[in-house]
Amino acid sequence: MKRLWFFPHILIIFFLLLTATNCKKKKEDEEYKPRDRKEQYLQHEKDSIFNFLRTHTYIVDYEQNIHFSEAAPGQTRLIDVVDSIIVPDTAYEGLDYTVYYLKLNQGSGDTITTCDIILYSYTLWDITGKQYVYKDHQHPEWMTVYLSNVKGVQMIGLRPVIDKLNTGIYHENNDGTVSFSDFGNAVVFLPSGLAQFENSISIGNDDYIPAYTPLIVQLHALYVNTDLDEDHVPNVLEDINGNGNPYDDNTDKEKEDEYNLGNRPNFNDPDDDGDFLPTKDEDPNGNGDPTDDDTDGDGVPDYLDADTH
Ligand SMILES: [Ca+2]
Ligand SMILES: [Ca+2]
Ligand SMILES: [Ca+2]
Ligand SMILES: [Ca+2]
Repeated sequence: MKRLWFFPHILIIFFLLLTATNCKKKKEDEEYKPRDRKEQYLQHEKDSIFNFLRTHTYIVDYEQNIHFSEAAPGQTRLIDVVDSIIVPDTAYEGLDYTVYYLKLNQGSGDTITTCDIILYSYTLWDITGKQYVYKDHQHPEWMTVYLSNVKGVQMIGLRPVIDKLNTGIYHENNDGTVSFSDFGNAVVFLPSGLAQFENSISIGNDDYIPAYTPLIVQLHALYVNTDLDEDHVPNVLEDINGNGNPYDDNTDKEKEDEYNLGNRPNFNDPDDDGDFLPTKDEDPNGNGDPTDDDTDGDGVPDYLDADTH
């Protein structure tokens, strides 16, 4: 009898535990569901970015770093000097962001395209003006402009601004260090939808920049690698379809698959047509430019033409 009394209670307890677990899981799922992108920008971030620009002024120090402070009456406010561009959201059709940016210097070095890889230093703030990261010229980092990764986070809102800059002039100093002068220098005010959005950004020492906060990014464009695979064809010309994305052009994909070589997009492939003659050597006229050699006259340069080598 005792067992019969006990048995249903075990079932009830089991059922309650199962329900509790399900409720907890459901709550966790709800907690981790990213916010609505349009609502986040229009109701929470658009005004906070505009207010920062409206209430703050700036100075630029001798190392070309910007410093923000609240604007006193009569002082130049950021909103009076910034430019803006419209950048569409990548995930939410019909959502357009206004990206404000301040170009502090054009730069007098090489032009930069979205297909290039740049050496850059940077500073990161949130939209309250709290500074989180500062990388000086002695600790620069590399990024492919198309991906615009900073601190492991794709900040695609930076892409169209970097695309407008030139690099600096490179100097080797007597003490073995290098320095850069007259580099491209811009500050970008980024909605989180064009940066980290629902992810926080780890900055080391258990500190992080929170999710769902607009960012301010200052970027010094120091140096550019315009021919990643050193095949004498500039990165921008390896973007065959001309859409600004160097990753979706791979002329010899079929050959790479056939020989199990792994897929390499043209900008990172020293043999673009897979005919086993390096692109830089498909240069019969010997002028150092493989793009102007078309031996069989079919309109396809030899380095992209597996029939000609
Ligand atoms: Ca190349
Ligand atoms: Ca390839
Ligand atoms: Ca190539
Ligand atoms: Ca060829």
